[in-house]
Amino acid sequence: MDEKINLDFEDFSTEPFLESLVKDLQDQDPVFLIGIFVAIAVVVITIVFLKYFLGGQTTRSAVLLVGLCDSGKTLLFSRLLLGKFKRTQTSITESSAVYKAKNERGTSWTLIDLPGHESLRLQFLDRFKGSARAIVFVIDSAIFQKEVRDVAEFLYFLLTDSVISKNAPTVVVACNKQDITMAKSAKLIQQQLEKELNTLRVTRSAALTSQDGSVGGSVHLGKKGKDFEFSQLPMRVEFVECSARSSKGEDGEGDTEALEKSLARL
Ligand SMILES: Nc1nc2c(ncn2[C@@H]2O[C@H](COP(=O)(O)OP(=O)(O)O)[C@@H](O)[C@H]2O)c(=O)[nH]1
Ligand SMILES: [Mg+2]
Repeated sequence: MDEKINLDFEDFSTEPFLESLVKDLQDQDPVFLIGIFVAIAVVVITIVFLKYFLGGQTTRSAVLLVGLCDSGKTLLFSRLLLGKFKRTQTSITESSAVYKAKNERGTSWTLIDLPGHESLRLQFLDRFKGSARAIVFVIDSAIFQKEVRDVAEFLYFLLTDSVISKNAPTVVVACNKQDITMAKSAKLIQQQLEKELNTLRVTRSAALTSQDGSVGGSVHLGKKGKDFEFSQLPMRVEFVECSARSSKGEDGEGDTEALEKSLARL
């Protein structure tokens, strides 16, 4: 012990210390050393396992793209992932991919597009709603007037879902196709949807059963006895305007800035 302290005072380099450590270790019983290594390994594995296991339940990292058919989900999906590099778009066959948010934290989400036919919608939702950090609800603003009823019914279905209202993921309503001159503004769409959802609360069971045979969620939408407003919901609801395609045609970059800003704030 004294010898070791002397060594440290005489020589500031760490080599003598390491040498003595190695020597000490060599003097030990190999069974004892193996025991130490096994103990360390067990601790490391436990930490990794706990982090993975517990973390998986609390970190919801999926961003779901939902909406009616032809609202522009798939085009938005590739636009968000590829930016202006549209030529590689055909290489995307996967319906989920890692999206890096445009913020300083460098957060990344798993962006998920609804694959295949629209009839898979409910199955798809059941599978992913539990892991949703955010739901991007895409609307075709150009034909919104015609679709308002269907849009509201789908939104109602989402908002009253028991899992979704419990987890309260941010809902970003993306009023897409703003490049078309007929497109309705986000503000107008919000007002109309509030009105429509207000009526839907009354007629909800009949409306939902006739649409796809499913029973609506068990949660009451908004505050009872008050006209419905999105601000009454447990989750944050944002309305943004965007276009997956620019007015310059297929090769344009589109405008997804507001949407990306919302995703960066998650
Ligand atoms: N003008 C315009 N067309 C769009 C926009 N987004 C999507 N589209 C078109 O709308 C159609 C449906 O888009 P798609 O992404 O397949 O919709 P999805 O069914 O929701 O996946 C395609 O022809 C797209 O080119 C947009 O912002 N502006
Ligand atoms: Mg699609």
